[in-house]
Amino acid sequence: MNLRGPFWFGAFFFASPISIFAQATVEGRVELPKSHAAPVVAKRYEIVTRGDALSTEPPLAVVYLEGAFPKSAPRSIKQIAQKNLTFVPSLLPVQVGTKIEFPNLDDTYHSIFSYSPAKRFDLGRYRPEERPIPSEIFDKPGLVTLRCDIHEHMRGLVLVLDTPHFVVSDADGRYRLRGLPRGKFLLKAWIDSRTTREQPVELKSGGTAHVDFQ
Ligand SMILES: [Cu+2]
Repeated sequence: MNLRGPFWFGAFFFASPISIFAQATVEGRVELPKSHAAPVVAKRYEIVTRGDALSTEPPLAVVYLEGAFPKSAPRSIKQIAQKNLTFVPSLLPVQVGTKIEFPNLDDTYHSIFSYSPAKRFDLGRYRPEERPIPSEIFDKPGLVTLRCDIHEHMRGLVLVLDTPHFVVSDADGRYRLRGLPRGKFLLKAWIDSRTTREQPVELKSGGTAHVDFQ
């Protein structure tokens, strides 16, 4: 029996007396491109080029809410590691202004850079023990392709979004976004570097909206 449950519920209730009933949720499913890859066991996604578009393989979507939200600085520092000569995670959505650290977890050098207009940078060569951990602040919305000057096959994607409300879908395309304000917004689903679908959504206090992207 968990005796601490009611206590924690009480503490949470006390901490946020206004917002607890006001928040909305949106959930649904994004129709993802067909994949020929084996079922994902170890959640290992690679970045591939299909036609001219960059995406993860197996496919994933990033669902995000667009609107004029109060400006809030991103609170946490994110990380994209280099492990077994890949970027982990291979696709990371972040809010504009987020600092991302790039720890090298391999027993070799990496040299991470980007030519993308949303963020050009070059961290140069560095070893696993490099301190402070090399990092960049992503201060412009857009898609940033990460590459390594030493390992030509390495690719990673950072999707820099001008909203604090976003989530990566699961492998079936299902998603759930919680803690949203009420109102009318545009809900978007990023599928690859050339495909972003959108749908209007009306969110009500305490309610759950269902939005599917076909
Ligand atoms: Cu490398």
